[in-house]
Amino acid sequence: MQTQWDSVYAARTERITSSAIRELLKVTEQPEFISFAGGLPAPEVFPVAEVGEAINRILEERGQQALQYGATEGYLPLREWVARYMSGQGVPTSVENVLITTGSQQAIDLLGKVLLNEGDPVVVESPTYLAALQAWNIYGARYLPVPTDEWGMRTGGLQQLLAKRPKLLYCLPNFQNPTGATLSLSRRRRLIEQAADQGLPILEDDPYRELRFLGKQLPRLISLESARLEQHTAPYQGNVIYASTFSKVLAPGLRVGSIVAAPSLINRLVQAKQSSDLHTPTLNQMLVYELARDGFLERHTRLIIDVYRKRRDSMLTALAEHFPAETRWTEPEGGMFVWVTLPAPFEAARLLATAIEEKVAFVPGAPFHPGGGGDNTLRLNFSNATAEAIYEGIARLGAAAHRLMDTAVTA
Ligand code: N5F
Repeated sequence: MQTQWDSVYAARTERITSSAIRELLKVTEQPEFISFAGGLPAPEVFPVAEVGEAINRILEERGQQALQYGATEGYLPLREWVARYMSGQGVPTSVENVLITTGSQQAIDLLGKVLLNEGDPVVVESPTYLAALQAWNIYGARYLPVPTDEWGMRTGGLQQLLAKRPKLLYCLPNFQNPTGATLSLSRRRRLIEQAADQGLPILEDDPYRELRFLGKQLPRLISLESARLEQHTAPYQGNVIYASTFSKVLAPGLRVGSIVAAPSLINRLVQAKQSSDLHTPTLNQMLVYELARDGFLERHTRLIIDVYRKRRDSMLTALAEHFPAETRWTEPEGGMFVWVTLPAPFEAARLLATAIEEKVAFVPGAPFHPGGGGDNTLRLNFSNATAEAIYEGIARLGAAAHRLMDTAVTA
């Protein structure tokens, strides 16, 4: 007898949905497509030669260790590097504070695994990173959405939500996915104060921080938390959990990220990670360490910034020239995304259908909204196509938007 697969799945799989981004990636892999859909870094700037040299060095010097199982916590020199880096950034960090993860996506998933009971409330920005919602839906999270604007999460209404005793607050302070917005300094301070009052854990998910093209870096939430605690010696003991990744400054295919958090939480996360994947691939961690330790990563980030700044500018120019006047969009100071709002009631999902005929793709904004809504919004990625292709793609998309709106007026 053949297994009836639909009848054997666990009940929790009913809450697993496919990521809108991952589904779109399948369509946009066709060569003539101009895709603004995935948050994919520019492959032209992947340091292929440097990676090759570093791998050879590692295999020569420590080949047997590189191919062996490793500690769940991560490769010690890389954890030490992260601890030194964060200490230099005003967060007294020791190795007990650091867990190496398989991308920051795993950080999000592990936190759901160890913190969330069925029905637990989680404060999230609206809109927010949809794959975090996808991860936490499995654990039965209930969302308390906070509206956002061009300065990020609107902290004014936060007090009321905190009265509902959330288990976790999720925040993307820099060049947010999907809006590109950066949380202002005054809101960062207010957020830390309010959360501290009730010992609420904050997940600061910060993959895009280093990709700043304009303006000044703002302090991390975890740095503000350290300052609030007046903690001058490691290990860091605060409520902020800081997730970072090498995906955007090095290469996402390596799947190496990190969590910095209080040691007791790190211990719990280590146990949860053991049953997920034992550890992040040893060779990849060694490789990241090799490229980070001698300053290459810093130089390489400057190159990425130059490339992305041009692409962002090309997108903003093309939007101004080709999109209907009633449309609004964000002007991010860094990162990879521009967020577009069509005049209601025009729906991004309908625009996508036309866009795909024109061989252009983007992610409609609705799935980023945990409480529903956002049908007239869309996310545009500007890192994965050349400045010329971006201009061409936005021109095509603008023409499709004009057509959508004109048809609606004459219908
Ligand atoms: O560190 P990694 O590569 O696991 O990145 C996960 C991640 C975590 N947090 C935020 C806010 C992110 O934006 C990401 C990566 N996001 C990309 C995106 O387009 O939203 C990933 C899409 C790539 C894919 O699904 O293949």
